[in-house]
Amino acid sequence: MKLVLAIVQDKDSNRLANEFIEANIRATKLSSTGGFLKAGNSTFIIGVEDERVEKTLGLIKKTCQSRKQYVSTPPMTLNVSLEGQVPYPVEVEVGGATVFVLPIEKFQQY
Ligand code: 2BA
Repeated sequence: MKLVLAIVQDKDSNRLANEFIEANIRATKLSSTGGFLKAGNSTFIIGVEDERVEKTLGLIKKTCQSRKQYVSTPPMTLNVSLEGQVPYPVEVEVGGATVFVLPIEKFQQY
């Protein structure tokens, strides 16, 4: 069994949750916040049998799309000089999904 952690954009999260229901893949959706943009995103926790990991990843890949996002107040780490100027929007490409697949040592439900 594996633990799939998938960080996706809020815009895709409902469709992805529905895909999981249809495929009988059990998942938990958490509201999360990206460390860089400090904007909301969604994190899915999915415990899934080894042989269904690829199916799970396929649904994530199919459902989640990358989008350009415009940040009006760029994080300080972006090398943008604002000296004496009105801040202008900076474009950032936010990926469709960031996914981690981890081994599960033990799975119990009580
Ligand atoms: P955020 O941290 O808000 O990052 C949003 C997007 O900003 C990133 O998209 C990337 O395009 C850009 N970005 C992030 N850090 C940057 C930096 N230091 N300099 C320039 N641009 C930067 P994604 O890479 O697709 O990430 C989307 C979201 O997935 C992230 O939101 C974060 O919540 C999560 N994430 C991405 N990589 C992760 C990792 N290695 N560990 C944990 N969470 C991760």
